This record gives sequence, structure tokens and C-alpha cells, in this order.
Amino acid sequence: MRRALALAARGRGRVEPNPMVGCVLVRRGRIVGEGWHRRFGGPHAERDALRRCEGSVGGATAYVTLEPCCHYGKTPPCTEALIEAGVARVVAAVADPFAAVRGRGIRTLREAGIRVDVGVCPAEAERLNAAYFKLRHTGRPWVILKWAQSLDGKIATRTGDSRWITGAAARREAHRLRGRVDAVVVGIGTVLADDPDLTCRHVRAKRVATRIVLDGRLRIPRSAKLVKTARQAPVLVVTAQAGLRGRSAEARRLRSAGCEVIGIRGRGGRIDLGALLDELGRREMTNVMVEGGGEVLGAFFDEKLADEALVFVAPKLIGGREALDPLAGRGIGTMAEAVAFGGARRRWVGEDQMISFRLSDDLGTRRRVRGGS
Ligand code: AOF
Ligand code: ZN
Repeated sequence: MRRALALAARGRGRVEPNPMVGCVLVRRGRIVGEGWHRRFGGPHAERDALRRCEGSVGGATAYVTLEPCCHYGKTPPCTEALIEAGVARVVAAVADPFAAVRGRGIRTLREAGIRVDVGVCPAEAERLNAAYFKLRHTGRPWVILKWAQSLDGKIATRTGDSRWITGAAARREAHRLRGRVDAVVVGIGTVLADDPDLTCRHVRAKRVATRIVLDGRLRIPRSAKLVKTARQAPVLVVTAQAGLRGRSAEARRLRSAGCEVIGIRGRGGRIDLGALLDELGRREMTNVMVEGGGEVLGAFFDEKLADEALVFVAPKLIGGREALDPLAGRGIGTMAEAVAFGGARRRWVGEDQMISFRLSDDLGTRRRVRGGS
């Protein structure tokens, strides 16, 4: 199963909103076939493994990181392929919460006389596909808060300068991340201050992230790099519903420049971030990365809407009480409210450290069970 999980991970960035799935076929104690779901719309892991199999798989055991599907989607059911191939046993890490499957894959296999065991390495499998599970359970994408800071915790100097805090290797890593998420999110303050273009450069992108600007009062200038490049990579300008009503001419101009402009429920020019995530989930976005500024990162943090933090820490000092903070919202009041990050992962990227940790618990990603679909 660990091998199957490692194979599954190779699909990251190319399969979403599908899950990453790996499959290993074992016959008489020997691996006779391996496969994984390589890209959205392509064959599922089971069929990929069966296709690459040496010789017969009659009587073999299939180790799969997710319950095999039993529905006709973009591809025919995997249960059918496994049954036809004569597999004797299926070991699945976890069940598939997808409405069209949800235990029916397991049942179909059992009815065909195949022995099915579920629950091998379930924690690893859930961690691998945490974003997929969250999207299926809550209708919302996985939210990553990403920022680069100095050792004293600043994301810009008192004059607002932030180019560059981290070194070239860390910046390249940040671009790699952009190349595998569905969206990058910034606030209008960052657009006005830095005029970023938020594209994925210097590395090969696995998918093209939509560039989302939270712009409650629709202040984005048409001269912004984002607007000027809107035909090269999608730009979604999100404004508060009231703001859209007041500035519909401006919205029209942005649209004719290639931007999509939508109004989301909000209060006092502030966009309701939960409603925004619902909308992004409806668009089947699986991973969104919030890149700043501090106000936006702070709002996601304060409202407990983030699932993961990814922090680049540079061995530099900025100082100054007016220098900018990464989480410039309200923050917590007492240390008792702080979440302890036991599972933090850290590695060096050139001179900088990249630290990532989970912010949401499993419950948080499961609480809002989406009905219907
Ligand atoms: C599997 N093995 O490797 C994957 C599965 O549109 P389709 O046909 O690609 O189906 C997508 C759904 O199939 C997806 O939502 C999930 O429930 C399941 N993914 N199932 O048996 C795989 N990728
Ligand atoms: Zn399948």
C-alpha cells in the first residue's frame, strides 16, 4: 500500500479535482503490475496497472489507495476491469466519499466474489488526498496560506518593500506551488502596492492557476499587470455584491479586458470568505493558495478557513514596528487558543527554510457534509 501511495502522489497537480490514486497488483508474492491516475480525464489507477501488467493477474491482489469506482464517468468503472481480469482480492486504503461511489464500489466487488479489505494505511491515504476529501465533504477547496517572512516575522519593510525576502531557490519553489494549485488569491492592497502578475514562471506548470483578486470595492486599475495579462491566464476579480452594483460600468470594462468579475455576499466592502470558498468549490477548485497581503491572510486565519500554512523563512532581519505582519487581522487573545503544530514539516530551500503545517483538523474538513451531488 505504501508503494501504491507513492505512485498515487505522482499525479499531484494533474488529476484534480479527481483524487490521486495508485494501484499495485501482487500475484504469488510478486509485484506484477503498477499504475496510477496520471491526469484528469485519463485512465484510473486500476486500469493503468492492469494495462501495464506482465502476464496474467488471475488470483492476484490489487492494492488500491482508494475504493475502486463503480460508475461510468469519463472512464468505465474500475470494478468491471478488476472483475474481468480475475483479481481475487482488493485491498483499499479508504472508501471514496464521491456520491456516485460511496461504498458501492466495495459492494460490487464483494458481490462478484472478490474479497475486499478496507482500511490499510488510512491515515496516509487521507493525508495524501486531504484536499479531495475536503472538497467532497464540504464543497470547499483546500486553503493554503503562503507567505515569505524575515526571521523576525515581517513580510515587508516599513516602506512596503518586499523584493526580495527569500532567495532565488525559495522563489522558484513558490512558483512550483503556483503551478499545481487551482487558484492563487491576493487582496486588492497587494495589487495596488506590488502590482504582481502571479503567474507561474521559471518552472513547468502542471495546471494554470486562476489569479483571484479580492477587491470588495472594485478598485483594481485597468493598468494592473493582472488585468493586462488576463488573456494569458485567467483572472477572477471578486467584489462584494454591493460594490458590483455600484460599479457595474467598471466591471464591464474589466470584463472586456478579459477578466471575470463576480459579486460575492459581503459586509461593508468585505467579502464573505466562506461564501467565496463555496463558489470556488462549485467550480471544482481543489487547492487554493492565499498569497497575501497580511490583511487577507489574517482574515482567513481569524475565520479559521485555512487548512495549511506554508511559510518561507529567510535568514534576514527587517525590524520596525511599522513593518508588515503576515497575519494582520485580529489574531488570538491567549496562548490557550493557539493551535499546536506537532506535524510541522521543514526543509531548507537554498538559504531559506520552508515550514509547512496543518491548520485544520480532520473534523473541520468533514463537518459540512454536502448534500446532493
Ligand atoms: C478509481 N480509481 O484511479 C480514480 C478514481 O470522471 P472519472 O471517470 O475520471 O471519475 C472521477 C471519479 O472517480 C472521482 O471523483 C473519484 O470518485 C473516482 N476516482 N477512482 O477507482 C482512480 N482516480
Ligand atoms: Zn475508477
